Amino acid sequence: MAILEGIKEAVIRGDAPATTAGVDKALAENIDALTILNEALIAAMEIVGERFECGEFYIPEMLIAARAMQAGLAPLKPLLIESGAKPLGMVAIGTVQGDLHDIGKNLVSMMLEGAGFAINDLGANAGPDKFVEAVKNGANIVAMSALLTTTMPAMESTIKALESAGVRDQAKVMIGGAPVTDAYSQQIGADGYSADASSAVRLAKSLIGA
Ligand code: B1M
Repeated sequence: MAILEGIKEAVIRGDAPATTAGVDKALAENIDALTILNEALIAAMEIVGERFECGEFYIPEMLIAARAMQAGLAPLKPLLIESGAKPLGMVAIGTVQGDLHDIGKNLVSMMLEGAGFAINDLGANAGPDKFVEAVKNGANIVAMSALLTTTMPAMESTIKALESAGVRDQAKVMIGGAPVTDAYSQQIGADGYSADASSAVRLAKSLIGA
């Protein structure tokens, strides 16, 4: 459908006003919210992710596309809740205690939201107690980001806090960030590691079998 293609192209080129205008137009033409979400917004972010992985897009293109997608999502959100579209899962995401770097975390969060996950964004410098509380409130994925070698141990402390609170088995734990590795993920007992935002979406889906 041309109108959906137009929205998709607007997201890919990071044009937030054109994305919102396209979504408004599609809604006015009675295209349902779920179709717009799946066939335009999410489809666009999948292409953005592929272009990033093959080196055609860099972080800035991915960020502006994610912002355009978020802009397009805003008018759809109330309608999607109304239509009862169930999120794939609830992700509690944050940059770990002591770490203020939040650009990568925000990017991962946006990509997960674009893929259909509900997001509980705990922000930067998020202590273990915040993650524990989020799991008690229904999060089934804990997603932790760290950019400093000195804050990586806070990931392990958070997993230990989930265990001590008796909620470790209620959520899958995924970790990432520039200094983090797959080996570190295994060492601290996380359920998975991903290197970038688009593979984080694939990991989150596989962790909960979505
Ligand atoms: Co700082 N900083 N910084 N910094 N900073 C780094 C990380 C550093 C590598 C720079 C350097 O020395 N070359 C270095 C860390 C060294 C180390 O520990 N090995 C460093 C340092 C030392 C510091 C301070 C200590 C500096 C100081 O004060 N002396 C200080 C620490 C403050 C603190 O956190 N307590 C500090 C402060 C800052 C700013 C506040 C100025 C700013 C952050 C602003 C902000 O985030 N709002 C900043 C910045 C911008 C950087 C660099 C330049 C860029 C980071 C970034 O945003 N990258 C960084 C150098 C660099 O990385 N080249 C640096 C872009 C972002 C999209 O990538 O976050 O890696 P990234 O996310 C990627 C992947 O890692 C992955 O997906 C994302 C998208 O592909 N990913 C996940 C991330 N989280 C994930 C989670 C997942 C899955 C994938 O699952 C849950």
